[in-house]
Amino acid sequence: MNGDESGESNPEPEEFIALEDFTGSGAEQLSFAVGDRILIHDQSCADWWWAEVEGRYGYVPSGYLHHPDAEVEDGWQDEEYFGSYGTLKLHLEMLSDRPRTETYRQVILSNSTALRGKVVMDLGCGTGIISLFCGRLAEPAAVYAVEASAVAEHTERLVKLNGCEGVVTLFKSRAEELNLPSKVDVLVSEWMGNCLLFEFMVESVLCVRDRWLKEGGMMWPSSATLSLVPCQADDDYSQKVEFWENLYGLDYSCLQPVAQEEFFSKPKFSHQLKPEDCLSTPCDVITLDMHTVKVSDLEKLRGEFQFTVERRGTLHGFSAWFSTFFQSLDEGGPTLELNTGPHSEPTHWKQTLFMLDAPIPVEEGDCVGGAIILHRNPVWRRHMSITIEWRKKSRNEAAFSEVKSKRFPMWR
Ligand code: GJV
Repeated sequence: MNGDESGESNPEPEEFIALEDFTGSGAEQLSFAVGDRILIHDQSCADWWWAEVEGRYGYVPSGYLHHPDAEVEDGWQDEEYFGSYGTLKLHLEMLSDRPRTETYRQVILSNSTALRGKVVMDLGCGTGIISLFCGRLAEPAAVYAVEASAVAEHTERLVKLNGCEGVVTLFKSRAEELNLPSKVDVLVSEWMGNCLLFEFMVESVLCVRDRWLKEGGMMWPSSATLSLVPCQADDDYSQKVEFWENLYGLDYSCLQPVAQEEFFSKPKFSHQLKPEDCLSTPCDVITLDMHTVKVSDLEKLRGEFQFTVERRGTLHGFSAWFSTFFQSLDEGGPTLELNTGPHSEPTHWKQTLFMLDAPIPVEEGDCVGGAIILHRNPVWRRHMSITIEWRKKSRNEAAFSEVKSKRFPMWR
């Protein structure tokens, strides 16, 4: 080991930023938290570097660190992001999603009386569908439709074609750079990404809320929940891992750990979880109140779960999805819900699957407890990693197993 605690072997230590929490094991490893500034004295080998954090010295895993000079000009990757929304492909996918689009239509329709004379902002309006619902199904004083991507060129024409030019005004701008004639009564947006937060468009929504929503104004959605369930995923496991056991009479099993790493170290978007693959009743792990949540709260969100297994099976992993809720403008009016879970009509988000490294047999009555932690990437602001911690207790055991944990980057 490099015991040179003065750092003299390298007169100019370099500063890195931690991308993740790290809990060192043993005396020679340094623990640190996401966002910490870490001085590297010696890049001893590729994976482990000799480092200093606030006067403490030890080895740190280099993969958890980011060099500020490697700082991308734009951690938001806005060019790529808005570029992808500039053509029809993604809008076709979102508009074809009936449960999604119909929920927003119902929200406008069921609040049409209360919307009379109100000022509405539709943030990230895309082709303008929600703004057009407002213009056609209600009588708001004005709708400010905000869209930063090139699709806005078409939105303008759609507004005219549908006779809404008197009420809908299009702002071809990034929401953060808006200049509006007035504050708004209602801020509506369809900002949800995979596992609720991916893309972090929600940050734009919260910035706009703080700048442009009137005191006491309404957010649609008004709240959002992330749900989780322990699940079986036989097909994924057999097609990606068991597959390598025996190929044409040959032993390929040494590739199983490689396959495990290659296919299951990241979450699987667009997983269609069958209700019968749920091993328990789902649990709401994280809830955001859209009227009060702060941007800084998004850096790290943690939710706990406690599941009782409802049938014998194999625990391959966990599946996550979100629901959003739309409060009524009328006191006591109905709250509408868009639920993207396995027990609701499928949406384009489907569910997200997190595969564990090894299947765990479970019996009815077993307990699976733990936590899920969403860590926003401090450099790549539209990305996050998700850590799942779990432990199991069989129905006739008194104590839980030791806690296991797996971190899933999404995507960085
Ligand atoms: N300012 C303006 N338009 C935006 C912004 C922003 N800050 N962020 C996203 N959009 N549910 N995950 C636009 C984007 O160009 C696209 O048309 C739409 O909002 C995304 C909506 C669906 N994405 C999601």
